[in-house]
Amino acid sequence: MTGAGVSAESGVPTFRGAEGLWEGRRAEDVATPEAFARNPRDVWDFYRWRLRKLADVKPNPGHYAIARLEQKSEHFWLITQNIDGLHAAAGSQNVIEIHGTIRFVRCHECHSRRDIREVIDEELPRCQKCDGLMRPAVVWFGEMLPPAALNAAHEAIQRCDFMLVAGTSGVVEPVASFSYWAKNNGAKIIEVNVERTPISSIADVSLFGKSGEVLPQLIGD
Ligand code: BJW
Ligand code: ZN
Repeated sequence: MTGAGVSAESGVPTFRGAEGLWEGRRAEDVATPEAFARNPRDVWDFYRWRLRKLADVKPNPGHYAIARLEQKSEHFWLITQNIDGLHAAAGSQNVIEIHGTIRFVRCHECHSRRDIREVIDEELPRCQKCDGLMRPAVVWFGEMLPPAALNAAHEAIQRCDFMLVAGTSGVVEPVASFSYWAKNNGAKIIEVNVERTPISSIADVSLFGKSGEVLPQLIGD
């Protein structure tokens, strides 16, 4: 299971922590349906900025190590909170994008989807079918997680005997509880992070360091 920290060494800013500011804003202030209702242009400006930042980033050794772990495993699921697509770019296959993706937009009204690159130059993208406002296909605070992704995650957690948790602050629910559920089901938990998190208290092993350095050492070639 991964969070923003795994992409930090690719140059993608994290949400929280010392350098965890998005263009000087807090996630809780812009990644909400209320912010979009109040000022959709502002939210779109913010996502254009994010997309520009993502345009030339590449997977780092941590992403590649996780892809190798999948190759070595009989049953493997990667639950990622990241919307940047870097795990797939590194070759991971069973990826559950639990907070959605920035690659697509969806209509606020009729839910039809389009590639974000088709609409990104419009100041306020609108739906071709119903003229509703288009929005990034990501999960904002107060919104339900995609049901298919949530079901897949629940199944993976039920069958899990070993969970590697990397680069997440472990504060955003319901994902923050996933490692507790896995632990209660008997799974061993290994955490990789540059600092302690709430998950450290239940981890069987905590490895403190950058995921781009620790994961390749842990997983090997
Ligand atoms: C490194 C490193 C390196 C740095 N190597 N490590 C129960 C209790 C209280 C509140 C709630 C609750 N249940 C639900 C809520 C409300 C809310 C919530 O959790 N709020 C909390 C903040 C308290 N949750 C929701 O609203 C969720 N929906 C939901 O539950 O629906 C049902 C419901 C609704 C309403 C009420 C009750 C139930 C939806 C959450 C959506 C989160 N969306 C975002 C934005 C996505 C779109 C976008 O990107 O634009 O998802 S917010 C942001 O946080 C993003 C991330 O996926 C998510 C998690 O962050 P992550 O990945 O952990 O990053 P950081 O920055 O926090 O941490 C980085 C970590 O990496 C740090 O630990 C660093 O140390 C480390 N690190 N460099 C290794 N090199
Ligand atoms: Zn529509």
